[in-house]
Amino acid sequence: MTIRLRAPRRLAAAATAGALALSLAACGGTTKDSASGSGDAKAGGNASADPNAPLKKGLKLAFLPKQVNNPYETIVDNAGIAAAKEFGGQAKEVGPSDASASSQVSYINTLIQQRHDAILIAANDENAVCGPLKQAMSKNIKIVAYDSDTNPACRDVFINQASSEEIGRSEVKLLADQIGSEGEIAILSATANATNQNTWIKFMQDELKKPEYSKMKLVKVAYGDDDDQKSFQQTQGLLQAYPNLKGIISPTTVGIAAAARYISGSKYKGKVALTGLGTPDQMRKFVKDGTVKGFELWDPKNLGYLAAYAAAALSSGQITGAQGEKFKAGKLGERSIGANGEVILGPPTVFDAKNIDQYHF
Ligand code: RAM
Repeated sequence: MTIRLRAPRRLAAAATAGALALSLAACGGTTKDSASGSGDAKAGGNASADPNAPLKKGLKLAFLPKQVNNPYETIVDNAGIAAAKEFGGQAKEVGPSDASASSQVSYINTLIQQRHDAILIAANDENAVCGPLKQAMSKNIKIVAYDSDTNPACRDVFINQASSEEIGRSEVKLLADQIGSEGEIAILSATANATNQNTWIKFMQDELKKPEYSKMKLVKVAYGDDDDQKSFQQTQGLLQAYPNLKGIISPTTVGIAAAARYISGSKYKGKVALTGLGTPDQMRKFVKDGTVKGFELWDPKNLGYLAAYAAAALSSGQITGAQGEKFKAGKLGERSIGANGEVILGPPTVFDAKNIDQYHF
């Protein structure tokens, strides 16, 4: 069944946004453009793309998520594995059970030995995986980062679930609406190294500088490491340490579900607002019991699907990862590669009591 996301609540981007976006992109490392392509910068790469090249049959793809026991990553990867079947390839998921910075390195080395055509990685750390990924690229294994980027020099493309800027700014806006733009707030993140969470948090901090949020004060960024128990305990700790806390943003599906569980069984229910990024299936009961008013996400199945098609397009020579190249992503239609080798899935959807029953993932 295809889930159609309803029109998102688009949030106005500020004029200062572009400057921050540029500076955030710049700190990632190598910048790609259509003139240089990406293949020429990578050992073993081929700089010319043939948009009409047919997708190769029998491609071997491997998904390497942040951690295998994260329900969100499972949805993404299973959708990618199903997509590979659609184009006559095969895919599998392998990965660590914790999201620490170097936990993916040994998996990359094994995948290189197994001679996969492409490795798709949700990076736990933008640099820790770089050496082995470059090694893979030198053997003509294509690298697709998805969900959480690597340093751009260490992958061919990054499939981003939505604009990082829109995610970060919209999280602040969502919480502000729930607390009347006033009071102490905290962020409950995943791991301290996670590229995606850290990028979103930078945009949150920038958004908070706007005059309309002058009465909101970010008092702490806590890390639950995408571990359910640790995220639960960190929520408890935040609420004890900051008795005036009015709201928490948790931009991780693991974090927001654990925080909601803690708050729903505590005296803070209905008093401390919680928003962030969560799956409707994990959050439904907390929306229904009034713990959570609204949160957001994109369709994780589409993220895995798009990543698989991008890997196939790279491995078939349709694209090299250069800005402006286009490829066909099955039911998602034609997609193009933007600045810095980034392909954006689409805007996030806000879920609340009115629409949550329409979504099942
Ligand atoms: C968690 C992970 C993942 C992130 C989602 C929103 O599952 O941290 O990287 O994209 O949340």
